[in-house]
Order: sequence, then structure tokens, then C-alpha cells
Amino acid sequence: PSRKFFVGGNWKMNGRKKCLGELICTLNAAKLPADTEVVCAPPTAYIDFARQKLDPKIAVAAQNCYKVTNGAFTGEIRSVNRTGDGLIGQKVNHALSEGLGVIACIGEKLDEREAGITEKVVFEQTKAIADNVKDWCKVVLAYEPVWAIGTGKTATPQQAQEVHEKLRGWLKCNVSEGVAQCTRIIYGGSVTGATCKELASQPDVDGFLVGGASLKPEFVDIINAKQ
Ligand code: G2H
Repeated sequence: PSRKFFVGGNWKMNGRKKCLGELICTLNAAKLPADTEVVCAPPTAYIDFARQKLDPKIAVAAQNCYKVTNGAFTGEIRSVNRTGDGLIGQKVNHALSEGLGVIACIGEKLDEREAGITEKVVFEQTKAIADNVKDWCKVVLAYEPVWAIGTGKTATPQQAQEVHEKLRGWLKCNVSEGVAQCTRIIYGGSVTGATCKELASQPDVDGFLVGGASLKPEFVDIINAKQ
């Protein structure tokens, strides 16, 4: 199968125009491989700024959305909120209906991994997303074990591969063989320049969603992990 390697940089709630402008200059000047899709997700206030400054070959994403287009929903794009699987599904539905692509994130918490229910948790989360997807070309699935997010604890290549392979199996059984083969399943959680190459060599790891390291020049090394 030909799944184009995909690397997203989630800048989360970091940076101001000056330092993001410098980061953007570094990315624009870097040699990026043609066979890798690169997307950056700036803080909401800088989406327009980033789109204007970034080279057009780098796509820009929002970090979040709501389930409707307009309305009095103060803070929905900003607050730290507990979002159940149902609302995630509605957000996926809305984004796709507006013609956007989606990087849908799933992942188990540490106590869930320790209780041996990782598979159950990520399958349930994937189902809530899959129930809202008709065209899988627009969807990238990001496996982000919660215990690895911003903690410096990267999943081992074996841990990531094990879950990615199961997720592809779930897509095969519950959606179709074709969707399972074509859908990019990317890994997120403390990916660094040092850990990206071995992770990228796993057969079911089709790219990364990078947080902390996407704010540093080493993001270019991660984009080039497959080269
Ligand atoms: C996980 C990841 C980016 P970090 O959220 O999506 O962040 O690489 O900082 O763990």
C-alpha cells in the first residue's frame, strides 16, 4: 500500500509572532521530502498569520473545532475540557461536512494500559470517529497514548506498532480492507529527533503528531524521519 508519510506539528498554546515567525522561517528554508505531507497547527489566534507566512507546501490545521458553525460557545476552542467520545464524533462529522480534513486523536490513559484495556479503549474511541466518516481519504488517525503526551515518555517502537497494527485490523474488520490499507495511522507522544527514526521504521507507523519538538528546529529531522 502507498500511504504518504504524514508529520503534523501541534504548536498547542505556545509562541508569539516573533518566535513563531522564526520557526516558520526555519521550516520554509528546510529541505522537505516530497513524499511526506507536513501540517502545522498554530494557536488559534495565529492560524491566519501562519497561513500567510508558511510556504504553501506546508498545510495549516486548527487544533480543535466545535460541532456547529456559529453560536454562543464561549471558550470552546480554548478551554481544557473533558470531551466524551460522542462529542468527538460530532466534531469529526462537522469538520468533514465543512470540507476539512481531520487528524483524529485517540489513546489510552496510564491506568487503562496497566489494567490491560488499551485495545478496548482505543477501539471504542475509533468507533465513535468511524461512525461519522464516509470518506476516509480526509482522515488521519493519530494514536496518542495519554501517558506519553508531553511527559518525555515516548512509547517504544514495539508498543506503538502493536497498537497501530490492531487499529488497522479494526479498520479492516469494521470498515473495509481498502480503508485499512490506505488510512494513515500516525503516532503522537513525546516524539523527538532521537526517537523518530526507529518509530518510523515500524510497518504500521505512517507518521507523527509532534508537540514539544515541533517548536524546535529538530522538527525538520522528524519530518525527514523516513529518509
Ligand atoms: C501529544 C504530542 C503532540 P508531545 O499531544 O500531539 O505532544 O510531542 O509534546 O508529547
